[in-house]
Amino acid sequence: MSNYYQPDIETASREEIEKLQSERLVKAVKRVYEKVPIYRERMDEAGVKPEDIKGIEDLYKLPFTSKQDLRDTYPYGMFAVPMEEVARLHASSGTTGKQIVVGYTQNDLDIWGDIVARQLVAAGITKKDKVHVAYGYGLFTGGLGIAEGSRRLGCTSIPVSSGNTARQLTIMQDFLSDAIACTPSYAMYLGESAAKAGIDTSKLPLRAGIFGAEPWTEEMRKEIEKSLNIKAYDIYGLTEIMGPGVAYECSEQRGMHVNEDHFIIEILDPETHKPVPDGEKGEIVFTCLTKEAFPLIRFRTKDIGTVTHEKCACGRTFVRMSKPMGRIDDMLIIRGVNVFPSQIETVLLQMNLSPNYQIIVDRKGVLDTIEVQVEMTEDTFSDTISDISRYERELADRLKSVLGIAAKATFVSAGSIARSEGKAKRVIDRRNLV
Ligand code: DLL
Repeated sequence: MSNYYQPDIETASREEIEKLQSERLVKAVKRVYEKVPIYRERMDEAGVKPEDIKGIEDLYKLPFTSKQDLRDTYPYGMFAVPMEEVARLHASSGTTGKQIVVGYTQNDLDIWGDIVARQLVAAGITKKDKVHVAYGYGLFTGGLGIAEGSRRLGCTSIPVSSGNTARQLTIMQDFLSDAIACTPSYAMYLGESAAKAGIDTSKLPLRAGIFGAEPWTEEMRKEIEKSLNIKAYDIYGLTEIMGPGVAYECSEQRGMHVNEDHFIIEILDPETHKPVPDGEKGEIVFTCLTKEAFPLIRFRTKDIGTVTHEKCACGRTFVRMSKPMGRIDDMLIIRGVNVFPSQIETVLLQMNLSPNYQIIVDRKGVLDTIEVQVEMTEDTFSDTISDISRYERELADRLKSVLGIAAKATFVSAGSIARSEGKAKRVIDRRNLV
């Protein structure tokens, strides 16, 4: 059986994909110009008319959109269809500020289902399987997004939603879940909880996991794969563009294929806004090609990542994006130095330390301080205080050389950092800067 859900488009030639993108972009720009006042104003200001957009080569002429635009037009100012055509709303609050609201027509929901189904099939899931959905159901796109994909594929979804870990484990055993979808931090917690409860995960039918909605490392992937005895796949997306499924990982596990028939990805230098070459880091910007209710053009995600056009051994021809490597707005400025949580995560990964960590930023007098608390793991540490302080010194040295500023490193006991049922909170900033 083929491991593609829609093989014609998933393995189309670059020329075919780009031709389709060009045709769809021309139509999408014309529609937003006619239907959404903010686009007409912005394009008029920039002196660009819909006729100037003849294909993807003209994309750069179009103005950007940002989360601020969504807030300024809250709640429905950027919708491109009358409310009677809107079948569903979702919302996201993000880390700062007022929530934003997005809408979907029936057709948008079908397309969303298709792109999530591509992920499910890439993860080896078939109609015969039962997908345990432990992402939150509700305004968050995770739960209902995966459910939409399961419905399109025709497999069985188990809409458990998030929380109540003991119940999750019971359902997983009793209902015989074949795959699970949740945040990677929650998957780690489920693995730990299963071990504590004496559940032998190798005896369960569970074999695949679909994890996203927050950054996670290869180290976490290994832990999850081991503790739940599955293969773990990364899925990327954001509320503004669709929800889960904007990009999906295949069995190669080397980057996520962007669903380019529905979205154009650009990687831009955050300052010059010019595209950077393959493999170079920049801000990820998306343009929706087929969205009816809520079409965003050149939306600046603030996620930092790279793309590659290199051929993938899976046969899919969509470009692959890297895991997001941090966010422009997650950047901490500590004593004037830019620090990304992902840099700290990389150090922990290289030193084979636990991926359960927390970054605490504080201000003592006028001086900012940063402390990285990381859990001890049974295999890495002995109990002697001298060993622990040696490891702490080693970690502090590495952090200093990578970050360029001194950071305190503290090992804390296993299991002491709060686990989350949704997205993990890695940074605690006690400086009250806003
Ligand atoms: O998190 C949608 C989603 C749900 C994706 C379930 C995957 C699975 P938001 O709440 O709007 O939407 O958050 C979007 O989360 O801009 C990234 O910063 C981050 N993010 C999403 N997926 C990944 C991932 C959903 N695979 C924001 N790796 C995005 C790293 C991710 N970060």
